[in-house]
Amino acid sequence: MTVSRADVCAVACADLFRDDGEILASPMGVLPSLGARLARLTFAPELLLSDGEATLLDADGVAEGWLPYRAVFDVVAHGRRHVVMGANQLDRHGNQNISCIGPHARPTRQLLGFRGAPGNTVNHRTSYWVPRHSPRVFVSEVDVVSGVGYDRSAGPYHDLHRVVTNLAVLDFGGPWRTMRLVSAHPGVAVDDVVEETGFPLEVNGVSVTRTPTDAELELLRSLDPSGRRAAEVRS
Ligand code: F8G
Repeated sequence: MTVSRADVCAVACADLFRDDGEILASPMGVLPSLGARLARLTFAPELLLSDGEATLLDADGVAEGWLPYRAVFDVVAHGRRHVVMGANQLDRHGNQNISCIGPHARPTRQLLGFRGAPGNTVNHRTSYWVPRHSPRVFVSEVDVVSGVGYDRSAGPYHDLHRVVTNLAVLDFGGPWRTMRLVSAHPGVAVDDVVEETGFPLEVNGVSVTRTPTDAELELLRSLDPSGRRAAEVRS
């Protein structure tokens, strides 16, 4: 079976949830959502998936629990959650900005606002999904901190796990918990990832991101028959 870049990104997103146990997955965007459902159907059967409103669903879309909006805050505070957020800007320490571009007092672009980002990052595991890896997103300094990075004291539950992009998988295993390249996707050169990143990347021991198994590819096709993943990530 042919494997697209979007398929590789989907399994990289699924792998974010490996060994998480019985926690609530909160994936933002098409690829993280596909990843969470793929994980649930394969190696993470205990993962809890929400419909984004008030119902917990199994991988076939059958209701298996009730989680109204107010109860999400209890789960956030308790920490049994792994959110995969987007990022307009992300720096090497993992500070994320989804709030605004330019000076906070007079932004040139108003974006989503801080949303749940500060509370998420100080309470439980957080990963990021970036569909267009570029120096515009990977900046030396974010304009405003929405999600908190490792250079700020954020308490014992601060756990920035990984960043998955259309080019690579990164984590925070560099010096002083800075961003490190873990793997480049098949067909992507390490130099390209470095060039598309607006700060120095730790690049020791980089591997190639794994490709999906045939079983995973079949599941991906049944979860996303119209190919929405290819619209978010071009091959
Ligand atoms: C830029 C840049 C940049 C964008 N530099 N310019 C310009 C320069 C660009 C465009 C314009 C728009 C717990 C929880 C919550 C809750 C609760 C519960 C959360 C508290 C629920 C509800 C709530 C947060 C979840 C996400 C975000 C997911 C994305 C985005 C995107 C694209 C980031 C990929 N760097 N960037 N511009 N939310 N979304 O030239 O100009 O700005 O650009 O967890 O909410 O409240 O809290 O961003 O921007 O994770 O990831 O979609 O905003 O669409 O269109 O690119 O072209 O218009 O002139 P975007 P984009 P122009 S957790």
